[in-house]
Amino acid sequence: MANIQLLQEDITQLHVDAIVNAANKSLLGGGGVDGIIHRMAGPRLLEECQKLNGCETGQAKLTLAYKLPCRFVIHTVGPVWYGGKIGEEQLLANAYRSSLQIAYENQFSTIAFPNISTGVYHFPKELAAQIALKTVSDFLLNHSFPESVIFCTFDQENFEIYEKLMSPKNEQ
Ligand code: AR6
Repeated sequence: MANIQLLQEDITQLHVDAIVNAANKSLLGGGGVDGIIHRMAGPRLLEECQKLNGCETGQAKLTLAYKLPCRFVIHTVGPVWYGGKIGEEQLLANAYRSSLQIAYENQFSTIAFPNISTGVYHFPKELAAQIALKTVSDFLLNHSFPESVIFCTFDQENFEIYEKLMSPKNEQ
């Protein structure tokens, strides 16, 4: 996993081409990482988001990053976890893939993901990490951009899950 990096940090501090926002379908802000991204970017981010007409679960949309140190924000909407019987796994993979597709189309070198859906949306963290790692690895194998991806964990539990899954003995 040479081109996949693990960090435990506030994603709004990263100087990358794009950070991914775990947004909701309105794209008009909320709590969690979405709230921090809007707070740090300033009110012009909300003004741009108001023109986007929301976003479906599993899809993604691009904006500027305003006061953030990164260049762009990719807003994606992960699924709410309802027990796993309504396609949540596929929708989470779609959210990662749609974000990567935007990075590909814009030739972004490095993008950073938070642990989409594992906060307020209650997606099981280990399963979410497995889906995220598989989706990102598959995409990087088949596309020239992005060149590298950062998994920017925040809580200790997610950090330890990624550390375990990314350790050499777990790589296939
Ligand atoms: N940097 C990186 N990761 C963070 C940060 C940060 N500064 N702050 C929190 N996280 P959540 P969701 C992690 O709830 O589950 C919002 O209200 C956090 O530890 O932000 O996709 C939206 O508007 C967790 O692992 O997103 C939606 O309504 C991860 O970010 C809803 O929450 C995701 O937690 C989306 O829920």
